[in-house]
Amino acid sequence: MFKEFISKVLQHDNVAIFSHLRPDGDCLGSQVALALWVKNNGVEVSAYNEDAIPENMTWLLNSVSIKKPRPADLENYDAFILVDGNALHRFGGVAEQILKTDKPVYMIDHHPDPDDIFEAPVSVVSASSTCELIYHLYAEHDVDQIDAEAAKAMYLGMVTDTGSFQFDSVKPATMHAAADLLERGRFTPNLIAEKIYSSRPLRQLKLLSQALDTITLHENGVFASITITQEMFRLTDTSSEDTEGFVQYPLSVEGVKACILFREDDNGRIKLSLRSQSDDIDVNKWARNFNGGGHQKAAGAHYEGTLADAIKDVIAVGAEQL
Ligand SMILES: [Mn+2]
Repeated sequence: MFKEFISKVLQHDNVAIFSHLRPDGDCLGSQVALALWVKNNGVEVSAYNEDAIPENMTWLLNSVSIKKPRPADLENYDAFILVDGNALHRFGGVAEQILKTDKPVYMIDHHPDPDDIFEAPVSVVSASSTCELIYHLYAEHDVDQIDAEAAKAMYLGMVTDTGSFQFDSVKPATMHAAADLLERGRFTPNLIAEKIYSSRPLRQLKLLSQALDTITLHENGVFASITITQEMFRLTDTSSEDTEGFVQYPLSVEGVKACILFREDDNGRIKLSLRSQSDDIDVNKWARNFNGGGHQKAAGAHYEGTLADAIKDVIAVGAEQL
């Protein structure tokens, strides 16, 4: 899977790795573990993200620092690697200028429909996470290069992208990889769980409490929605980063097959997060009606208009799949 990637990347002197906007555990874990791999194999490496790193993941920065890129930085590298996304615009304004440099752009990702601009792309839609793919990179090259920092980073991405190993993207191979990371990194699952899930600020739970109150069932209880408004952000002193994971709650209602999170953003748009737990409902297709996309079971999009219109229109489009 990684033969061409490995031989090409290790011929460069200096590469930069980008993770996607509004970073999550999988893109950051992939970025850190991949940066360690590149460095351990004699290539200079830098890591970039245009957005802030979520507070509960800043411990990753102890092993690799992740900087905010400036356009001039692009001149310093022979090649670029994108992780956990397959189109440059997902990585922000500076990343979008990479093509102008005419230097190779590599990509490791598990989202559908990758752009065709990449060198030796590794695109595996069935993978639970990009971190599971990075594990295979190590396994194919030299599995003994996995140190404690890389192991924790990859485990983080596997946990967060699979809802703690609950999604149906989790295969026996995913658990084998996770178990190997626990052994090699000499840590137990609760270490990462505590860092990620037991470090929420109180204001975030106050926001969650208001959001839970909005859960509504649609189409005879097959769909559920949850809503977060600017007013809620104001009342609880929170922002959009504090809504991470909220979309799982409507999905946990008995009988619900798919759900949508509607979030009023400060740019006047409504951000949509869609989740399915049924093979019959494809939220990637659903989201494409609203200029978005993602996976069959997890996708995102945007709606221009009022919250009430968003709920009405988005549910109507989803109902066509029933
Ligand atoms: Mn991912």
